[in-house]
Amino acid sequence: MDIQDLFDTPRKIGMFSGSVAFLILFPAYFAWMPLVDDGMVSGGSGASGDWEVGFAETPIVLQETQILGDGDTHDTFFDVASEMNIGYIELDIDCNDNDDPGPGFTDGADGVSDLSGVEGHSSGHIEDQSGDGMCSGGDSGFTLRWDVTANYSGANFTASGVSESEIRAAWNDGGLGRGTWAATITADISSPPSPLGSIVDSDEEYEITWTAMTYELILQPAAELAA
Ligand SMILES: [Ca+2]
Ligand SMILES: [Ca+2]
Repeated sequence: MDIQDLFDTPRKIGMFSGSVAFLILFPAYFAWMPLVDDGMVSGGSGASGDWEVGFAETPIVLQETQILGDGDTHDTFFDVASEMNIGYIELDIDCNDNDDPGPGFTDGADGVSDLSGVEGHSSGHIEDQSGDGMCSGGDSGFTLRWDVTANYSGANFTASGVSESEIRAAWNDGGLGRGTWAATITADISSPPSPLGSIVDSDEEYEITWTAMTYELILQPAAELAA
Protein backbone atom coordinates (compact mmCIF):
# COMPACT_ATOMS: atom_id res chain seq x y z
CA MET A 1 0.00 0.00 0.00
CA ASP A 2 1.50 3.33 -0.97
CA ILE A 3 0.68 6.82 0.16
CA GLN A 4 -1.75 7.33 -2.74
CA ASP A 5 -4.07 4.65 -1.28
CA LEU A 6 -4.30 6.50 2.03
CA PHE A 7 -5.76 9.66 0.49
CA ASP A 8 -7.61 8.46 -2.61
CA THR A 9 -11.09 9.23 -1.35
CA PRO A 10 -12.56 12.15 0.64
CA ARG A 11 -13.72 9.63 3.25
CA LYS A 12 -10.17 8.39 3.88
CA ILE A 13 -8.93 11.98 4.16
CA GLY A 14 -11.65 12.68 6.72
CA MET A 15 -10.76 9.62 8.80
CA PHE A 16 -7.10 10.60 8.78
CA SER A 17 -7.90 14.13 9.98
CA GLY A 18 -10.08 12.77 12.77
CA SER A 19 -7.27 10.47 13.89
CA VAL A 20 -4.81 13.36 14.05
CA ALA A 21 -7.25 15.44 16.12
CA PHE A 22 -7.74 12.52 18.51
CA LEU A 23 -3.98 12.03 18.92
CA ILE A 24 -3.61 15.70 19.93
CA LEU A 25 -6.68 15.97 22.21
CA PHE A 26 -6.30 12.65 24.02
CA PRO A 27 -2.98 13.45 25.79
CA ALA A 28 -4.19 16.97 26.52
CA TYR A 29 -7.28 15.53 28.23
CA PHE A 30 -5.23 13.20 30.45
CA ALA A 31 -2.76 15.94 31.31
CA TRP A 32 -5.66 18.08 32.55
CA MET A 33 -7.65 15.47 34.51
CA PRO A 34 -5.22 15.12 37.45
CA LEU A 35 -5.46 18.88 38.01
CA VAL A 36 -9.22 18.56 38.45
CA ASP A 37 -8.79 15.64 40.87
CA ASP A 38 -6.35 17.64 42.97
CA GLY A 39 -8.78 20.52 43.19
CA MET A 40 -6.34 22.81 41.36
CA VAL A 41 -8.71 23.57 38.50
CA SER A 42 -12.21 23.69 39.98
CA GLY A 43 -11.41 24.12 43.69
CA GLY A 44 -13.04 21.07 45.27
CA SER A 45 -15.27 21.57 48.32
CA GLY A 46 -12.92 19.54 50.53
CA ALA A 47 -9.94 21.82 50.00
CA SER A 48 -8.91 24.11 52.85
CA GLY A 49 -8.12 27.69 52.02
CA ASP A 50 -9.07 31.32 52.54
CA TRP A 51 -12.63 32.39 51.79
CA GLU A 52 -14.54 35.64 51.54
CA VAL A 53 -17.81 34.84 53.34
CA GLY A 54 -20.85 37.01 52.63
CA PHE A 55 -24.60 36.94 53.27
CA ALA A 56 -27.14 37.89 50.58
CA GLU A 57 -30.06 38.92 52.79
CA THR A 58 -33.78 38.93 52.03
CA PRO A 59 -36.10 40.25 54.77
CA ILE A 60 -39.64 38.91 55.27
CA VAL A 61 -41.68 41.62 57.03
CA LEU A 62 -45.13 41.67 58.65
CA GLN A 63 -46.43 44.99 59.97
CA GLU A 64 -49.62 45.90 61.80
CA THR A 65 -50.87 48.90 63.75
CA GLN A 66 -53.02 48.69 66.90
CA ILE A 67 -54.64 51.41 69.00
CA LEU A 68 -54.81 50.28 72.64
CA GLY A 69 -56.23 51.81 75.83
CA ASP A 70 -54.57 51.58 79.24
CA GLY A 71 -54.02 47.93 80.22
CA ASP A 72 -55.33 46.64 76.89
CA THR A 73 -53.47 43.68 75.42
CA HIS A 74 -52.98 42.58 71.83
CA ASP A 75 -51.77 39.18 70.61
CA THR A 76 -49.64 39.33 67.48
CA PHE A 77 -48.60 36.37 65.32
CA PHE A 78 -45.91 35.84 62.67
CA ASP A 79 -45.94 32.61 60.64
CA VAL A 80 -42.48 31.81 59.32
CA ALA A 81 -41.86 29.26 56.54
CA SER A 82 -38.69 29.78 54.52
CA GLU A 83 -36.64 27.62 52.16
CA MET A 84 -33.67 29.89 52.84
CA ASN A 85 -31.63 30.05 56.02
CA ILE A 86 -32.98 32.33 58.75
CA GLY A 87 -30.41 34.65 60.27
CA TYR A 88 -32.61 36.23 62.95
CA ILE A 89 -36.19 37.06 63.92
CA GLU A 90 -36.96 40.51 65.29
CA LEU A 91 -40.08 42.00 66.91
CA ASP A 92 -40.07 45.79 67.01
CA ILE A 93 -42.71 47.86 68.83
CA ASP A 94 -42.71 51.58 68.01
CA CYS A 95 -44.93 54.24 69.55
CA ASN A 96 -44.88 58.03 69.93
CA ASP A 97 -47.08 59.58 72.61
CA ASN A 98 -47.69 63.25 71.76
CA ASP A 99 -51.18 63.51 73.26
CA ASP A 100 -50.26 65.19 76.55
CA PRO A 101 -49.44 68.92 76.58
CA GLY A 102 -45.99 69.58 78.00
CA PRO A 103 -43.52 67.06 79.41
CA GLY A 104 -44.32 63.91 81.36
CA PHE A 105 -47.16 61.42 81.28
CA THR A 106 -45.48 59.53 78.46
CA ASP A 107 -47.17 56.25 77.50
CA GLY A 108 -45.30 52.99 77.32
CA ALA A 109 -45.55 49.42 76.12
CA ASP A 110 -44.43 46.07 77.29
CA GLY A 111 -44.53 42.66 75.72
CA VAL A 112 -43.72 39.02 76.19
CA SER A 113 -43.16 36.39 73.52
CA ASP A 114 -44.74 32.97 73.18
CA LEU A 115 -42.47 30.77 71.09
CA SER A 116 -44.14 27.45 71.95
CA GLY A 117 -45.15 27.12 68.29
CA VAL A 118 -41.62 27.60 66.93
CA GLU A 119 -39.34 24.77 65.76
CA GLY A 120 -36.39 24.60 68.16
CA HIS A 121 -38.14 26.41 71.02
CA SER A 122 -36.21 26.03 74.30
CA SER A 123 -33.67 23.71 72.64
CA GLY A 124 -31.00 26.41 72.61
CA HIS A 125 -31.07 30.10 71.80
CA ILE A 126 -34.76 30.35 70.80
CA GLU A 127 -35.99 31.24 74.28
CA ASP A 128 -38.93 33.44 75.28
CA GLN A 129 -38.09 37.06 75.96
CA SER A 130 -39.86 40.11 77.35
CA GLY A 131 -39.28 43.82 76.97
CA ASP A 132 -40.67 47.27 77.66
CA GLY A 133 -40.10 50.86 76.67
CA MET A 134 -41.47 54.39 76.63
CA CYS A 135 -43.36 55.91 73.68
CA SER A 136 -40.99 58.84 73.29
CA GLY A 137 -40.81 58.82 69.48
CA GLY A 138 -38.17 57.75 67.02
CA ASP A 139 -36.90 54.25 67.69
CA SER A 140 -38.64 54.08 71.06
CA GLY A 141 -40.81 51.31 72.41
CA PHE A 142 -38.78 48.11 72.52
CA THR A 143 -37.21 45.47 70.30
CA LEU A 144 -36.78 41.74 70.85
CA ARG A 145 -34.38 39.73 68.69
CA TRP A 146 -33.51 36.07 68.37
CA ASP A 147 -30.53 34.69 66.38
CA VAL A 148 -31.82 31.56 64.63
CA THR A 149 -28.38 31.05 63.10
CA ALA A 150 -26.04 31.24 66.11
CA ASN A 151 -24.06 34.50 66.35
CA TYR A 152 -25.63 35.87 63.16
CA SER A 153 -24.64 39.41 62.19
CA GLY A 154 -24.85 39.38 58.38
CA ALA A 155 -21.43 41.06 58.16
CA ASN A 156 -18.89 39.84 55.59
CA PHE A 157 -15.70 38.28 56.89
CA THR A 158 -12.65 36.33 55.73
CA ALA A 159 -12.27 32.71 56.89
CA SER A 160 -8.75 31.28 56.79
CA GLY A 161 -7.58 27.68 56.52
CA VAL A 162 -11.03 26.06 56.37
CA SER A 163 -12.92 24.11 53.72
CA GLU A 164 -16.12 25.20 52.01
CA SER A 165 -18.05 22.40 53.71
CA GLU A 166 -16.82 23.51 57.15
CA ILE A 167 -18.09 27.05 56.52
CA ARG A 168 -21.46 25.79 55.29
CA ALA A 169 -21.74 23.58 58.38
CA ALA A 170 -21.14 26.57 60.66
CA TRP A 171 -23.46 29.02 58.87
CA ASN A 172 -26.94 27.57 58.63
CA ASP A 173 -30.07 27.64 60.77
CA GLY A 174 -30.28 23.88 61.32
CA GLY A 175 -33.91 23.96 60.17
CA LEU A 176 -34.95 25.89 63.31
CA GLY A 177 -37.15 28.97 63.57
CA ARG A 178 -40.07 27.74 61.44
CA GLY A 179 -43.54 27.98 62.89
CA THR A 180 -45.66 30.63 64.60
CA TRP A 181 -43.86 33.39 66.48
CA ALA A 182 -46.27 35.06 68.88
CA ALA A 183 -46.21 37.87 71.44
CA THR A 184 -48.63 39.74 73.68
CA ILE A 185 -48.33 43.53 73.80
CA THR A 186 -49.75 45.51 76.76
CA ALA A 187 -50.38 49.26 76.64
CA ASP A 188 -49.46 51.55 79.53
CA ILE A 189 -51.27 54.87 79.10
CA SER A 190 -50.30 57.80 81.32
CA SER A 191 -52.39 60.99 81.51
CA PRO A 192 -52.52 64.05 83.77
CA PRO A 193 -54.26 63.34 87.11
CA SER A 194 -57.32 65.48 86.63
CA PRO A 195 -60.95 64.89 85.63
CA LEU A 196 -59.89 65.83 82.12
CA GLY A 197 -56.93 63.42 82.13
CA SER A 198 -58.60 60.63 80.23
CA ILE A 199 -59.92 63.09 77.69
CA VAL A 200 -56.43 64.46 77.10
CA ASP A 201 -54.93 60.99 76.57
CA SER A 202 -56.81 57.69 76.70
CA ASP A 203 -54.88 55.53 74.24
CA GLU A 204 -51.85 55.07 72.04
CA GLU A 205 -51.04 53.78 68.58
CA TYR A 206 -48.55 50.90 68.49
CA GLU A 207 -46.73 49.91 65.29
CA ILE A 208 -45.80 46.22 65.45
CA THR A 209 -43.14 44.97 63.00
CA TRP A 210 -41.98 41.37 62.69
CA THR A 211 -38.89 40.71 60.55
CA ALA A 212 -37.38 37.38 59.52
CA MET A 213 -33.97 38.07 57.98
CA THR A 214 -33.24 35.21 55.58
CA TYR A 215 -29.96 34.77 53.75
CA GLU A 216 -28.00 32.87 51.16
CA LEU A 217 -24.36 32.15 51.97
CA ILE A 218 -21.97 33.60 49.36
CA LEU A 219 -18.50 32.01 49.28
CA GLN A 220 -15.58 33.12 47.15
CA PRO A 221 -12.02 31.83 47.37
CA ALA A 222 -9.99 34.77 48.73
CA ALA A 223 -7.15 34.00 46.30
CA GLU A 224 -9.40 34.69 43.31
CA LEU A 225 -10.24 38.14 44.65
CA ALA A 226 -6.59 38.99 45.14
CA ALA A 227 -5.63 37.87 41.60
CA1 LIG B 1 -49.68 59.99 77.76
CA1 LIG C 1 -51.24 58.52 74.17
